[in-house]
Amino acid sequence: MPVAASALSWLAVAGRSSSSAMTRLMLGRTLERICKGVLLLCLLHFLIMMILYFDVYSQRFDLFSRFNNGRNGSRNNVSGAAGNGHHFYYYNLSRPNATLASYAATGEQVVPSSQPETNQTPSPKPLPPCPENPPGLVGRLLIEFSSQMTMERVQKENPNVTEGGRYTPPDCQPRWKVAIIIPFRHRENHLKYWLHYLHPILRRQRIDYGIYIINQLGEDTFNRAKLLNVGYTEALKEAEYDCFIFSDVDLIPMDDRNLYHCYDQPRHFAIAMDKFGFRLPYAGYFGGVSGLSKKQFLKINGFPNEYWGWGGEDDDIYNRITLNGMKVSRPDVRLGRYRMIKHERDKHNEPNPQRFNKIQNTKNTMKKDGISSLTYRVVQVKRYPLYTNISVEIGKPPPRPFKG
Ligand code: BGN
Repeated sequence: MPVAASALSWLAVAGRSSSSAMTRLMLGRTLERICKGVLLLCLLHFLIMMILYFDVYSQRFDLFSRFNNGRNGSRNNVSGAAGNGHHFYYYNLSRPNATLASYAATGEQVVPSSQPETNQTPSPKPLPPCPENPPGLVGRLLIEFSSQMTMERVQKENPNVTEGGRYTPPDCQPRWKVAIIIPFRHRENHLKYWLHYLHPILRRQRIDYGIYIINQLGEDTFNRAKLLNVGYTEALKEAEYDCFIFSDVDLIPMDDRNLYHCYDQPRHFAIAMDKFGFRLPYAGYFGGVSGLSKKQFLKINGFPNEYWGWGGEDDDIYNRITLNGMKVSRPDVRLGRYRMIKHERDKHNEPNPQRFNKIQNTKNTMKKDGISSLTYRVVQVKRYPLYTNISVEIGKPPPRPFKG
């Protein structure tokens, strides 16, 4: 009996220990599965990080070009011309006129080779139209404002820009003649950075352009939109521009595929600023950097002259565009990113308390207030190596009606 009892108890113990071994085994397996899962997730995460990393840097080093365009291809995505184009076009070097020789990456010194065939004096070959997707672009750019900037340095960097801040691509026929208008007062430091970044970008984009700084004299309330109207009028006295880009002096594009020319519809360029978390702050936003062809500008009677102080003028321009049956065109959100140079609020540019009422009235005001009613006085036009400075008196806001 004691033998049988002890055998039984041994069996019970053995049974218990084997079931606990089973549990441990199961636990082990589950843990192993979890570990494998975590490892897989890590790998996936790593892969995604690598893809994102190369997506940014491939543009700089042109890593993926061979996959897109064959041996000599270069990757040049630009968004569609109209609407929130999410299409990407790849520049195709098999196009006529698009040889590596005629569109070399920097393109500065390159002119199409003309080979005399007979003993007649060769007439200069007409230049090919500038490519819609310029091949020398680099894509995403590193923009920073911590290094010291001097005008001497920027001038040395841009020897091909001619007096007054003018440039024409040497190797192709530009489609647009673009006046870039910057409303200005006391922002000399920002201007240096703007010129430092923008001249090389515009050159790579093969833009035919001139830079016009419209400097509001005196210390009366700032009037951005009126200065832009002045810029339009004054630039046309300098050359036959057919496209006008209006840019704040503190806004730098972070991608050179955001092309500074005009489009089928009025263009909004600065759609994803760092200060708004790289998003449009609202659907009808038209501030910062925008562009209209001469025809589009005249269709809306230019910009309002009666917005004194900060805010609302860009909304009024947006209203003018839509009220005249046009739409705003924008680049792809990845290409429309901008850095804004940080600064204190300007003096004499306080928020305009009338702006809320005024933007409700664009339909009534736009016909009489605009380029057709613009008055101002030019005090000085000075052509510097990298820009033309036009100093103007534009008056001051009318006295506010007394509310007794
Ligand atoms: C808006 C301003 C714009 C400005 C953007 C971004 C107005 C009008 C009354 C609603 N509009 O609110 O002018 O560009 O913010 O800062 O204030």
